Parts: sequence; C-alpha cells; structure tokens
Amino acid sequence: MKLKGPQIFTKTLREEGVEIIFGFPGGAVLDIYDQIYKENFPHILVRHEQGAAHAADGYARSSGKVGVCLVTSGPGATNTVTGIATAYMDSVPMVIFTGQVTSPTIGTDAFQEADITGITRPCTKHNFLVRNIEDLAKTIKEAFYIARSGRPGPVLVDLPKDIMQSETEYKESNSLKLSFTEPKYLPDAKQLQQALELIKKAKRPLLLVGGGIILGRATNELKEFAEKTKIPVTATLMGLGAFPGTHPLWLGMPGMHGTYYANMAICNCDLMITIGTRFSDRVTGKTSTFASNAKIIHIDIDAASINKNVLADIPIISDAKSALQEMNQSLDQDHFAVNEEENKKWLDQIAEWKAYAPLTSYSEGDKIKPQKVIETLYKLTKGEAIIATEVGQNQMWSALYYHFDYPNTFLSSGGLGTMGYGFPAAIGAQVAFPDKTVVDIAGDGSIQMNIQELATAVNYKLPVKIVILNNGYLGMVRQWQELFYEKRYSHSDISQIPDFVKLAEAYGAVGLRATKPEEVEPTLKKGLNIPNTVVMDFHVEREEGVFPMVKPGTSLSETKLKKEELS
Ligand SMILES: Cc1ncc(C[n+]2csc(CCOP(=O)(O)OP(=O)(O)O)c2C)c(N)n1
Repeated sequence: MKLKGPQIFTKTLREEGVEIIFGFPGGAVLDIYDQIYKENFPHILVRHEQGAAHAADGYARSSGKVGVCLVTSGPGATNTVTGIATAYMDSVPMVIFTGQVTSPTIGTDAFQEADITGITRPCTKHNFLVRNIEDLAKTIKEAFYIARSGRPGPVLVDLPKDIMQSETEYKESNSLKLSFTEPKYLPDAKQLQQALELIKKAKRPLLLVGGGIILGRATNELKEFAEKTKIPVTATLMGLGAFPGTHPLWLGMPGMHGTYYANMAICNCDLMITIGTRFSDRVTGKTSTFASNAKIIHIDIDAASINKNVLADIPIISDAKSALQEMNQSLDQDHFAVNEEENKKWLDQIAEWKAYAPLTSYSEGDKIKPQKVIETLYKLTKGEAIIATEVGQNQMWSALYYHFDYPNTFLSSGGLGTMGYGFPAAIGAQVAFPDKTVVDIAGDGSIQMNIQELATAVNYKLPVKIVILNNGYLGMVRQWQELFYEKRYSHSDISQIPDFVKLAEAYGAVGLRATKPEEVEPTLKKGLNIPNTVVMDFHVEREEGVFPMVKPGTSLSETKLKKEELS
C-alpha cells in the first residue's frame, strides 16, 4: 500500500502508542496538520512553541511516556530550543518534529529556514534530517527508541516539506529492523559484591539518589533497600518523590538550598551510596570538600556521569532498578543486618541535626509567608497533587515545603533552570492526568514568560491551578543581590506587574487574590475547588529569603540558616 508522508507519520505515531501531540502549525507542516485534521488525531494547540516543548516535557515527566511535539520550520523550530535543552539537561524522553523547507532549498536562506539539526545538536540525545520518504517510518521509530532507552532524552526529527509530500510503499513498522539493539544495563557482579561489603562495614552510611530512580521506575526497590538496611535517604531536586517525603529515614534535599541535616549527613557520612544522580554543582557545593569523609559507591546508567564531577570508589554502570533488585536479593540471602549499635548512633545524630534546624523555623508576621502558602497547599491536597514549578525562590520553597511522597509528581527544570517551564509543563501533566490536581507554583517573574498558555488551558478546559508567590521582585536574583552585592537591586524590581486577577479573567480563567495571612487557606481552598483554570495571586513578604543556603563556591559544611550569617 502506497502512503504519503503525513499518513506514514500518523500511522507510525499510533504504532508507537502516541496519545497526544502538543504543537503549533505553519507552512512547512501544513500537510501534516491536514492529516491530523482528517484523522482527528489528538492534538493540543499551544500559543507559543516553547509552550509545546515544555508541555510535552510535563506530559513525559508525569506519565513516564514519551512526550511529542510538532512545530513548523524556522522560528517555530527555534522557539522549541529552550524546551529541548530543558528536557536534555533533565533526561526527559521526548520526540520533537520540526517542519523544514523543501530539500532543494535547504541551505539557500529560504523563507523560514533554520538549521535546526545544527542548532540542536548539543542539546538533543540525537537528531535526524529525513532525506528520503523511504526512511520516514524507520527514522520515527528510531527516534522513539532512542528517546526512551538508556538515559532518556529528547530526539528531534526534521521533516522537509517535499519529502513529506512524496509517497512510498508502507510496511507495518513491526517489520522494520532498527539499526540498534537493546543494550543491557546490568551491574557487574564483582563490583556489586564489593559495594555490599562496604555497606556491611559502614558506620554512617547515606543514600543520595537522583532522578535516575524515577526515570528507572525503581522507587519501590529503593524503599525496600533503605528499610532493610535502615540507611537514611537524601534526594536531589530531580529525585524528589523517589523516596517518600514523610518517611522517618527521609532527610530532604541536599545542596545549595538543601536542608541543614541532609548537608550535615553528607559531610559526616563514612559511606555514600549514590544512585541515578550526576553530582550537580548545586548539590555538591565545593567538590573538593564534598563527602570528604566517605567512600563513594556511584551507580548510574550513564557511564559518562561516573567520575565526571566526583570520583567514585566503586563505580557501577547499571540502571537503578536492576542494581537495587540485585542488592535487595543479596541482602536477603546474606541475612544482612547493619551494625545496629553504630547505625542507631548515626540516626540519633541525624535526629539531633533535625531538631537543631527544622524547616519550620521560618518566622511568621503580618505579611503572607511564601513557605506558609506551600505548606497549606500540601495540607489541603494531602500531598497528592502534581506540582510543577517555575525557577527561583518559588522552586526552592516548593522543593523544601511540599513533601513529595510519590514519584512523577514534581516537575521542575533542575538542570537548565528555565523560567517559564512550570505552567506549560503543568498543562502537559493535566492532559496526561485529567482527574488529578495539577498546580504550577510560580514567581511573578517566571509566570510572565509563558503566560499566554492561559489561553491553551482555558481552551481545552484544563483545570490547572497557578499559585503565584508575588513578591514584586525577580526574587532569587534579589536575594543574591542582597547577600552578595550589598543590596544593589539592579533590575530585579518588577513591581510594575499586571493585575493577575484581571489577566486571568481576560483569558477566561478564574482569578483570586490573597494579601493577608488569614486569607491564604480560604483562597487556596476556594481555588482548588473550582473546576476551571485558576490563577491565585498571593502577595507575599517582598524580601523573604530561601534558607538554608550554602554560599556558591563554599562547602556544604558552611550551610547558613539565616541571612545574617551570610553577609
Ligand atoms: C529564562 C530565564 N531567564 C533568567 C533566569 C535567571 N533567574 C533565575 S531565578 C530568577 C528570578 C525569578 O523570579 P520570579 O519568577 O519572580 O521568582 P521568585 O524567585 O521571586 O520566586 C531569574 C531571573 C532563568 N532562570 N531563566
């Protein structure tokens, strides 16, 4: 059977199990859009291509499936680059389809031409320019395969218009032989044994886990391992939700804005078992003093992550699930028990640190405290919402004060730190989970970066809730200027902001505002119960800071609890 490019496109997507495309049309992809129209292929029309990429990303992070977006050539394609780079840094499986000018005009500065494969080479796991219609189905299949296998990531497929207009004999894609074979990511038995020997001998062991646990669907195995060994757990920003945030062994997030007790545990542990994390500088602080009293076991699916930032004593290349399953089995066979006496001392020491600097120690006054807004949100949603964040103070407060008990419920741009990520990502998550409460916790700066997607949310009746922590500042920038630039607030005052309630209403959403502490709970209750898109504008204490904080370039041992200790 002979089929044209767009028919092959939709057929192959269906074979890959694609349920939804996030996209925005334009000349180079009109043939594909015509096919989408004829077949009524599920598609969400965003208002900006950056929104499409982040929405596909939010869909992928919340559901674990591959997110898909489709945009036109030139500016349509370049508008996705921030979204692609965001997904690349956080290992999110995505396939981005871009239209391209016709093959003969490539390289002639044709109208709406951009070398998108060249532009995205450093921020995609792989990218393709389809040169023959015969290659189309196979290329799409390979793109999905690469996006989801090993360490996941975004893959871009560039589709010249003339190629898509031509036709070829279509073969069921199951009959296509891919150029790849599934690699195995099993741990080396000898190294794993060495790791277990170290664990048995450890007096102050600590688990540091990252997004690899969530991507590798290894949360149950992690819990089993931690409970069997009674080893306390800390997780990076990307790993929030990998281990229950209310578990007695949980220490919260470490690093620049990590909890005091997680940072102290890192400084004082004698063995660190690290799984699925790349030792980002935001986690390690000064690397030369990071976990300097500990032996390090590093388990990661990506060989390139091991020994890149922190040297491992035992490097294990493996997916998180296989490694943890095997360790759990060995523990069972060995009738393994930790040194109970030593471990009790260690857990007691951690309890002391927790009591010395609990997160709840922020002060409450006559202005709304942002921390309180998030704590109240946690209480009202019983921790069961999907939370997206923007970037800045809002992101750090969310990480600290919303206690993530479940995987795939915290969507945040960890690696790239993209303002404007959260709201479209929340839209993607709400598409994946229409019945769940999905909230974007935003700053008044970040929300303005993709505010146009309010139209998308209203258009598709997506009841996403936006909680704006409105401080009239680019808050995190202001905090750094206060602490490290003697309060010279250069271009961080954004108090000239729109009336967010009116703005919400202009888009057809509901707008609510709270200006006093006693209004926080009723406003959240009301907003969460409205089955529409709701913008809640909380006027918070303008100069509140995020603490604890480790000054950039210093050691985790220098974690400061309040601003007076830093300046
Ligand atoms: C696209 C982009 N531009 C600039 C930055 C640098 N940056 C990091 S945090 C921040 C301030 C964010 O302000 P706001 O969204 O109001 O959030 P708050 O910190 O007040 O919670 C800025 C400008 C960024 N992360 N992303």
